Amino acid sequence: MRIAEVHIFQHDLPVRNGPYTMANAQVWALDTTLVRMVSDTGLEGWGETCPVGPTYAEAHAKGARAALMEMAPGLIGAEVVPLTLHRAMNRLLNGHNYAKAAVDIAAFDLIGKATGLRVADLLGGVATESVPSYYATGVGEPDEIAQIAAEKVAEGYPRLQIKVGGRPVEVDIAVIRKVWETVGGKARLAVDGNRGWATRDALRVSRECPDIPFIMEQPCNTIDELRQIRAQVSHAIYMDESAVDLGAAISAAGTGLVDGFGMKLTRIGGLQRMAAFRDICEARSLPHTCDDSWGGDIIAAACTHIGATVNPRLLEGVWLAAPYIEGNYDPENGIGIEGGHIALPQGPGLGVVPDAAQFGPPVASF
Ligand code: 0XW
Ligand code: MG
Repeated sequence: MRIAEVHIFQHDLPVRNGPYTMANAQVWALDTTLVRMVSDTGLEGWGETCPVGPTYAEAHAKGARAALMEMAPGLIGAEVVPLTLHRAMNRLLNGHNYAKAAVDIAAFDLIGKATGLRVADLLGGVATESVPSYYATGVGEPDEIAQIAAEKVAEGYPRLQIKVGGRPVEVDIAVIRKVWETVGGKARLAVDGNRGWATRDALRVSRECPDIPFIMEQPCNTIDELRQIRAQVSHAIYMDESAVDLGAAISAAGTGLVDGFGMKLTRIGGLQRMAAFRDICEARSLPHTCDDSWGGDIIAAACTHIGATVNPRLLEGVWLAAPYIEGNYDPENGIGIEGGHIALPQGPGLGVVPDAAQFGPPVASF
């Protein structure tokens, strides 16, 4: 099966009850990019990539489309085989994993549809049909965040991620303490600084909250800063934004720099790379999430499929933007979170079929 056509679409995803606030980003609406890949057999597969604004990572929406337009002409006629496609994309463009991920996801969707298999089966096999999610708050005040935490635990979320950073660290400490007093040990807790703390702040938080069992996700901006605080904090450290590719994740895992990861599917380059990352983490008993930074049903389905294959003792959850998005691309089998868990789609491939009329005409076709 070979690639016959590639169509690139742009679509706006307004943030429900926006803005969504993190230490280094405040977003009201996201600009997502979809790829429709048509094969010479007439089947089609969908991919998606949606940076959460231009300051969260070294990625932005227009960059995704420019990178896809750069690669697409060279992909026509290529075999729909993920590893071969990654090598072809690397011959066409250096870096830009987050754009390559959309092609990778579309390829898995196509192969699943052609074989009648679900993407999770193509990725190694399903460990669970009910994939745990986690709820990520925005940066907020103690009472507001504690109330959200209580609601989400009552809904059934097994894990919460509390956003901090970008303001005086005293407020962050007050939020962490209030959340702990409110939900106690009823859910696992992650505190995500999104690169926003100085090492001074991370040290202080760990010192002043020794009784609260949270993991610190990407507290500081760089790998050097994470290394600096590593031996001095009593809390486990997870890497998110600094794990920019499989190589960076291997170094962090292999040198014991971190205790786990918040991993983004598009940042690492898609499902093929994510499966390798999953296996590396299992070899070192490192827990991790399977998320993306934002996106609709296509990204949500892809994250759920890889999440379903992770050894359940190491899966920290699959985060979806769904609670912040109105509606679905797939009117029948759209992905959602019920009781803090996501049902693995049943259909072949990703198991979601978008209503392409929502996206308007493609911005580019090859
Ligand atoms: C909570 N997330 C998975 C969604 C936002 O894009 C940020 C991200 C994270 O963990 O940093
Ligand atoms: Mg994070």
